[in-house]
Amino acid sequence: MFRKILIANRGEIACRVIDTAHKLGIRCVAVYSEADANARHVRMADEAYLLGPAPSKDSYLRSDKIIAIAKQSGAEAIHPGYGFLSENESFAKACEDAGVVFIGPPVGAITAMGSKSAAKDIMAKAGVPLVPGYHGDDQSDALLSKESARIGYPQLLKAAYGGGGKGMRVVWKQEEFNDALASARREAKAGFGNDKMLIERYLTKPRHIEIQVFADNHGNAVYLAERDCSIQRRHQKVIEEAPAPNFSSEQRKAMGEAAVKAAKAIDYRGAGTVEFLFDEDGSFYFMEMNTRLQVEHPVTEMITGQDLVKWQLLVAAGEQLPLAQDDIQLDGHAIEVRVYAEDPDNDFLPQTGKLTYLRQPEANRHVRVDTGVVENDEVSPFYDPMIAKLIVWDESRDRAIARMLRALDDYRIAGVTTNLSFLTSLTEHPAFKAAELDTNFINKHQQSLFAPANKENNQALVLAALFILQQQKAPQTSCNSFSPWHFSHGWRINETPKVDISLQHGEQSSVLKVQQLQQHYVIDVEGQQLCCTAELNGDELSAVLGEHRTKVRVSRYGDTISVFIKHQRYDFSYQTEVSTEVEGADHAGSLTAPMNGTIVAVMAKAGATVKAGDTLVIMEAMKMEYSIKAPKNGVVNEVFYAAGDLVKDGAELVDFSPEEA
Ligand code: MV4
Repeated sequence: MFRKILIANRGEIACRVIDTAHKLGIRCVAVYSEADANARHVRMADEAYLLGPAPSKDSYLRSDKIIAIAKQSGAEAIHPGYGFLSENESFAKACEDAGVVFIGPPVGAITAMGSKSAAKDIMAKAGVPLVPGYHGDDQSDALLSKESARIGYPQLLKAAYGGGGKGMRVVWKQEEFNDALASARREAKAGFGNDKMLIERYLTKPRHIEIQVFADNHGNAVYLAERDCSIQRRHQKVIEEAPAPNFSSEQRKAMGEAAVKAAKAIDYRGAGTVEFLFDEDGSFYFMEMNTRLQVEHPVTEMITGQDLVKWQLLVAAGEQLPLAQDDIQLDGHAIEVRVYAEDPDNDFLPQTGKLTYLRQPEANRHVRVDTGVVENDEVSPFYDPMIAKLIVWDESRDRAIARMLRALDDYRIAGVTTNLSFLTSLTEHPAFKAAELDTNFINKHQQSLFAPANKENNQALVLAALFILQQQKAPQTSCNSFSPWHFSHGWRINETPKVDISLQHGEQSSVLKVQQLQQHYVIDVEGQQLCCTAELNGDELSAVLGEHRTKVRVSRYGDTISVFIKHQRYDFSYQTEVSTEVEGADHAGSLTAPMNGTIVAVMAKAGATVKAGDTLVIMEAMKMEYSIKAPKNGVVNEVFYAAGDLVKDGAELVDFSPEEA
């Protein structure tokens, strides 16, 4: 087994590989860009080397630097993760030439799967089912037109060197073919430098089911069940699960054996994924083979109990597969969602920014979080804005769904917009629960998935105000202007302390009038008087709003208050300049203690002339400081207490005469 490996990647997959490598006693070398200097994977590694500036082309794609660092650090092997150089045959070759083991398939396998048409040729010879169509080298218009007519409609035009759905065109009838071909060719030429086309019968409601395969250097190859990855958006997987729902053991065996045949056909080594289109009638067809460990591999690990990165390391080190096909047992159901910094309400625009608050669901045998970030990390614009993968397992799919919904509620992130609410909408969707899956799921349920959430939430507004009020109950070292009780006007004996709390949510501005009584608050919300109590423990706010008791999490960063109610996050901007109205008071006469407390400081001096808003006395009560301020310009006639004195509710503190109007 290796003593030291280099991980040529970043983010969650780099952390994940390091985690397993460390469990095997293998030392890890990380590489990083300037933007990742303090990244989690760098901190987890035993040593780390700077690659260069943030852009991938200057860092994580710099094969030469990565291999040089491997040699320099004494790393015997390189794990490429996924993306970046993981399916780059030149990189795999360069590793070989440098005498560094590439933890992945042989170069030839990567090459073979690089072209869809070449891959289909190989699969056809291996007896792996293909969608009826044409993937030959004759690309003349006449031949393609003849093949198009033979295959029938609807049909799909695909770029042989395409990926991720790019360069695909659906042709519904013959008259559309020529234009579609010309357009698809242009896009393929521009996107991939090669306009070779395939034509296939178009499956209108397929599922995406893929098989995890593993092969070693001793002729062994197995499949580790399947994953259903049908729920995608613009060819990006969003939810993955294993095993595939409504998929029989016979179908598993048939598809698994086809996948092993595919792997053997290209003399595969290591972890691979064979993707199939699964049609409504139960037939399945080879789509493509990925020659890397997939993002979604954890769902396979959760139902098989196997560590696939460990398998990769064993195989790359020349060992045999840990299990034979008959030893692979499946247990339960696993679901993975990809947590992204993106805005589903703005066409999933990627988001960047600081993760000012980050709380993950508690990890246990049912919940796993694979992440590359911690609180206060920046989501940078240079890389994929994935924050984490959230994976759950339970004995059944229904229970796994329930676990996922709870875990999504417990996943709280502030500072950037995320897709967490969208993931909840997907997971709780009746069609998802009913396993009515196909690759068009999100488009089909667009209306219900993107229904405008009740963003204006008075409950969240009141909770934000209560958080502000309660947060001031922590010991105050100074009179903190964040406190709503930092009055610009004083109050009088028979007046309960009143404060206006001004909060902005999006375009919506609200001012909540709060009265503080002995044991509770009375908050005026849109003319409704709401009696509230609250208790704050860290970020957990327990509150009673009228008859409703609730417990939510709240975070504050600067003047942004984020209230988390189930899977929704409500951000409020708190205008700390608080205007207070002492209703009914004529601002004249004595100023009194609003409640029992202790005098902290006396600024007022008998005979002194003061201005409206000058702090005359500061007192402390219920671990909160209250500034008693001059309600108007005027004169302090007499001061009745000194610092340290105890005062009772209503005690006269200062005799004050406002100047004549
Ligand atoms: C198809 C298809 C229907 N019929 N081929 C999308 C990109 C690449 N993975 C292949 N894709 C498809 N090929 C035939 N003959 C539908 C898709 C497809 C799809 C496949 C899997 C997962 C998501 C998808 C989203 C749109 C289209």
